[in-house]
Amino acid sequence: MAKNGITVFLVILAFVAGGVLGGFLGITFFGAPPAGTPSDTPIEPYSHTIVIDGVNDFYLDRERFNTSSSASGFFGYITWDSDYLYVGLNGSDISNAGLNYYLLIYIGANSSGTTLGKTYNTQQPEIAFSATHHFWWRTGDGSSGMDAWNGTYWDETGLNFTGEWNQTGAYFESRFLLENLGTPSSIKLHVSMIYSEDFSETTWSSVPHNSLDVSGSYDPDYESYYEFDLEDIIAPNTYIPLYP
Ligand SMILES: [Ca+2]
Repeated sequence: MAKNGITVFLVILAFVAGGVLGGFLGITFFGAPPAGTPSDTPIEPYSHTIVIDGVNDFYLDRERFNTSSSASGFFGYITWDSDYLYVGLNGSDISNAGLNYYLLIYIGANSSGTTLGKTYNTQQPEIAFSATHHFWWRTGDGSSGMDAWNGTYWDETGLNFTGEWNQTGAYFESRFLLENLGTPSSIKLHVSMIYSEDFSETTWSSVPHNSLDVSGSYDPDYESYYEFDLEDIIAPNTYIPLYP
């Protein structure tokens, strides 16, 4: 009896120790985990795939952003899935046939970057974060390209964006392969439009909306930015603008 008693005691001790150890290691030995044990179900990151067809399929309640020119009808759109970052913009100048209108996107990804923007005619912004990639698209002829900061200057990547953007009327949408950005887990972002003609240069329609001291002025710096955690469940437009 004494031996059996000891055996029972040891078995109970082993179960208790196993349960405590199991709980500590997050392993379920006996049915439901103890209260406070993290769920084994991973959090699904926020994800929405946009079709690059010129039709606005961003979720307006979760992926639309005010710009510094929203009073004039300019709105930004941002979302992502596991493969792409998607950026859109709508506003009257998107359909402008002039060759001095550009949409500019600065991205901060994994690699080391710069706070000095690329020069367009005489406008060159200070950027509120360390930017690693820069995409430009010209409204009048649809020419586009991406530069990457090489440690010294903005260097052309040579990436071909045919089929990666679409402009229909006043609406533009684009996508950027995360692999081309170094597969970052978070993205810093700034969007704006510029006009580059001599003596009339301006910058407007920024995302974040509060980034430009005076929207529509000459050569304003970018004072704020967004940083999106691509692995989090949080919807894009619930993020708030950040300052350096
Ligand atoms: Ca679309």
